[in-house]
Amino acid sequence: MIKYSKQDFGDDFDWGVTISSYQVEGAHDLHGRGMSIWDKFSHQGKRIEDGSDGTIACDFYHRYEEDIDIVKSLNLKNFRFSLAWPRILPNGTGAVNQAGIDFYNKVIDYCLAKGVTPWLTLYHWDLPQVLEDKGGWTNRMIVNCFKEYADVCSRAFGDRVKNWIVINEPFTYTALGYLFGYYAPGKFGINNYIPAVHHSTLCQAEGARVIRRNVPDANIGTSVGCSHVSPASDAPRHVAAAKRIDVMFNRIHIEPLLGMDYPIRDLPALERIEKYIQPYDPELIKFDFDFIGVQNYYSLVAYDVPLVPYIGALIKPFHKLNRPLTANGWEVYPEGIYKILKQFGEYPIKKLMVTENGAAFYDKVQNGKVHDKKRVEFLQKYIGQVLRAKNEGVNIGGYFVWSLMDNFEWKAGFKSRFGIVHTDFKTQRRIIKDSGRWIREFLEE
Ligand code: IFM
Repeated sequence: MIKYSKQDFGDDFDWGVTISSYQVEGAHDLHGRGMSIWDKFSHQGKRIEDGSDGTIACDFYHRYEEDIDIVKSLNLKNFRFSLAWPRILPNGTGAVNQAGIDFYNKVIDYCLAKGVTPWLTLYHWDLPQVLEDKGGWTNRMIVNCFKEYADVCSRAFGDRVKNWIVINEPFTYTALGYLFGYYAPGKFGINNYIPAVHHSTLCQAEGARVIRRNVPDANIGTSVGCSHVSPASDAPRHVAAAKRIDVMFNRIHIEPLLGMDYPIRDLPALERIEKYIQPYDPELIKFDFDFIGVQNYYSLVAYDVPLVPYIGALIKPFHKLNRPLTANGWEVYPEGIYKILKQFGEYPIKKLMVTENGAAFYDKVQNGKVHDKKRVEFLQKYIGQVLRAKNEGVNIGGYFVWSLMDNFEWKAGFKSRFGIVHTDFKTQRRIIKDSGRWIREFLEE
């Protein structure tokens, strides 16, 4: 039994659900869509754990009406989805693919017809491969390309879409994609990672400025993945290690946007970023966002390991913490979202929105139903901790579940199921899980 109700969050609290283009759309080569870095990456040998790719995914491209009907039926008033850059600008810049614009127009118009508010994310990791061939996020040319893309999208959709998220989780695609080679485009090394970070920071602010110019009444945010970090013990060396990890996972992607500069003092390896900062950049990377999206999945315990290059720290394997784990090995620790919201609540940010939170579990279909008790409990506990932070004065304006339906979970392929709706990837049949039913009841007017 939960001890709170929807009313405790207030009438103006936005409840929603999130998906992203490459993870659900499919139709990878239909109607002029260009190739993205994930199309290429997922076809390179054994990159994806189950050998799958996003070629068809959830076939949202053809089934968006059914999926938006489900959003509506779950009493979720807000639907966040991302635009596929290669569907709109197949060459990254230049000629606009009208079929791509038409597709998103149909999705937006269908949402509005159903009374569901669309929230658009400009970039959720599916970079056009042609831009990656020129260096992708490591090459400063990306900033102008991104501005052009933001301009095309905000002109095309800004008359109807008022809620915009510029970039999704820069930590994930810069660290996993350019430092560790684990995600697309599969690059390694600090010399790729550092410029990718700086150019992402610039794009968050510059993209937001373009949207503001084209859609003056827009509600503009950007979303960062963030995880509360605790030191392995009170020993000063672990405390310092936790600070370094906190910079890398949390602070680096938000503080420059707020005019606080990169936190180089707490992570000296970050000094390398100065080489990429041009004279006007400290001004260009600032933007007065209407909200910052916080996306939380796990918390971290850091300990000092001087031998680890650049960061001198490691993150304690989650299983040593004796907490329950999700199917992809992330610990279930509801208090973590409370702690990170409190931490972000200290920043001079107008409003925080939880733009993603959710969990993968091993779901089974039994007699046409999915009894995902663990996900129901997960959501109930995490939402309870969001309320706790809100009641303690953190200005939190909304909560979006990740994800509407099971979809292509990047490196894990289709093995990791995060949906509140089950997807049968062979038949594309959707089944609302118990977690979806719980949300529906919880949000009932
Ligand atoms: O599936 C991802 C999503 O694309 C970004 N945030 C984390 C989710 C779960 O890994």
